[in-house]
Amino acid sequence: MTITITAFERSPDGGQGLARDTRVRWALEEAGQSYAVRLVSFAAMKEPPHLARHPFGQIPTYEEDGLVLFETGAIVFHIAQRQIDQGHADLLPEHSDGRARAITWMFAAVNTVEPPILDLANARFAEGDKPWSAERLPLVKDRIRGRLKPLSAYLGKSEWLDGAFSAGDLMMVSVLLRLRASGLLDEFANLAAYVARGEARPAYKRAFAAQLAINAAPQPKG
Ligand code: GTB
Repeated sequence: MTITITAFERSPDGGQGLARDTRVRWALEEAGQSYAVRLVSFAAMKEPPHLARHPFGQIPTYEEDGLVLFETGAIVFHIAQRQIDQGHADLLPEHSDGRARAITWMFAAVNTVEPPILDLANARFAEGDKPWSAERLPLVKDRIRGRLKPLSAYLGKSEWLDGAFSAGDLMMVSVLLRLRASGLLDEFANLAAYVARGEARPAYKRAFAAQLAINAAPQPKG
């Protein structure tokens, strides 16, 4: 059985690992699961073959036999669940309460922490030329701080959010990574260290290197 994911043919970040295929690659690496990658251009993402995989014309997607999934939270959850079905509990705890808490952190990452971080990216890039952009930016940053402060307090001196590393941490670290360039992460030393711990995991390093190899390769001529 082959797992195939989709990724940008050429990511706008040039391989910094910020596009969302990195978190899916990371989960697959943590699970010790090999996978193939179908690279798609921005134009191809909006064409019927890709829209059949992803109704919103985005990456990443996940294919496994007849199953086609989109949304990174759902994909990472599926990878983790599949691992449990195969007798391994590396990404989600076996015990049902611990598993429910890890899933809660996955949702918190994409539903509570990621939205204001995406708003910052929009404020900078999509709205950066608007006359009101500079005035709005401090508000956007404060909304992020409003999420980072309680997250930092919750994490405290712990290594991971709920005992052992889980898919909850994988999603949370993936979301927080996007803040590095803003300097906001450095305002919370334990969160900066938490992200660095995630990046130091061998599975993350393999995932990062795989997407970098695609994005740093010389662009085909013509
Ligand atoms: N909620 C969805 C999920 O979690 O899977 C969001 C998927 C998504 O936003 N995909 C983006 C996409 O396909 C790529 S990751 N965008 C193209 C489109 O919508 O037409 C977002 C992203 C893109 C680029 C950078 N970067 O260059 O730094 C970072 C993140």
